[in-house]
Amino acid sequence: MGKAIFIRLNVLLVLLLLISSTVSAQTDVADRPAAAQLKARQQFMDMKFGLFIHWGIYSILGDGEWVMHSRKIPYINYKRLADFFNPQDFNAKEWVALAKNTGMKYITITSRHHDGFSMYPSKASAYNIVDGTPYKKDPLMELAKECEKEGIELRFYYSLLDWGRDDYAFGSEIRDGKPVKGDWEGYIRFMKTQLTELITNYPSVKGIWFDGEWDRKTADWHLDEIYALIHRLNPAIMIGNNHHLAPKPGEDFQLFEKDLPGNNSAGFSAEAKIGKIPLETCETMNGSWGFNINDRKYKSVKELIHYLVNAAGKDANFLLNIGPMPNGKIQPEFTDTLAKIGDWMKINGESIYGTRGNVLAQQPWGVVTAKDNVWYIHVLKMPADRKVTIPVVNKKVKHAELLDGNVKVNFRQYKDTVTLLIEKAGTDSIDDVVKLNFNL
Ligand code: FHN
Repeated sequence: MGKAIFIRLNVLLVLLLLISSTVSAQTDVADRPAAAQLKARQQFMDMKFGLFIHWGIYSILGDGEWVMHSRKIPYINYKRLADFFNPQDFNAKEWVALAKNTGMKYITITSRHHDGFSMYPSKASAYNIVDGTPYKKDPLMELAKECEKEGIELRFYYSLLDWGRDDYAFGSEIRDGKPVKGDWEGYIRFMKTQLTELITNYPSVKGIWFDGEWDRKTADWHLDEIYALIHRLNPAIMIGNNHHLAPKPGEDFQLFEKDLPGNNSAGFSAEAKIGKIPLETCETMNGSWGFNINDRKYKSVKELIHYLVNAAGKDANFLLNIGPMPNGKIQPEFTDTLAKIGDWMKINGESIYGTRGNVLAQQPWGVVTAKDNVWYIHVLKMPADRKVTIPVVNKKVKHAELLDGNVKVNFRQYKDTVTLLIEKAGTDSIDDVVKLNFNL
């Protein structure tokens, strides 16, 4: 064998080894989550309640985060918003305190939405809050520091879809897994660079929340590479993708939008088969994600608490959204409601945090969450006779009490059921939570 052929064969062998080790590293990441990932997933399930924040230059127009698209504003004109985005009243302390006082354990904020504007300094695009606005500061860094100080987790929303970039070529026909126009490989490279920035420059970030894949259902998004990159940079980062489908390999939590897992009232979840990873559902406080000056369809405190409780009953976290105003302030309608939710959480939080759901199917009166040898009976709709019957098999109830006020609740246990006689209502008519202790 000639020397040249021998060298070529060796090079080929090394290449093959490299390819197979990359593939197996990716397979490991996808199919066999690292210990750090598994731990992060459990901690995530324990947190139960988070604050979603949609904030960007779109907030100036006060018509939601889709305003560029819905009002058909050409990108060249829309970009001008950056020239006067100057949220002088933004205060990371206030935002984190708001989340904390509401009883939320984590914040997920838009680092880049579909308009492509980066809310952090990015070397990959000058169209960002530090290089492209008079504000010149990095709110995500301030949030990251404040969150770390206050023990609140920070996660970044990241849009896969981009309405403005030439390489994405929004609206282009997709053929053979890529847009006919644009530069798909270049766009994927761009996203990898940005994600690397987000993970390395904000080392405390705990999750990436993807959105927009649904814009190109037949495109090859290179998700295996993107997910492997993220988990290589930090195995404990949880990846979720709001593709409205069954979970894909490499994802750590499954996202639902405007519906509890298993429901499809908003129309996003027709194909969302529930997987085996932790679940999270997100909802707005009015009808909008980004600041909308005309939207007064505020949900009540009761509706939002029921959302949280029903989500926990179905073993899902609840990510409740606010759209801050362009000056960085949060409107009082939101802060007032969140304060009341916080009051409820102070009394009833133990029935939410660290619990697991899907103990019982939804009951006519409400749902159940569980922790160790305790069931929390959430009576969301009190029966007229104030008797709540719970299917309970092979467990002996030791004690029952209302969480609000620690009032003892009388009960009768039968073969397959327990009936609570809730004579004295808690002071709380939103959800009377009865703590049911079982004998070990
Ligand atoms: O288009 C986005 C929308 O603006 C918002 O970010 C929501 C949040 O779940 N997700 C998308 C719609 O599925």
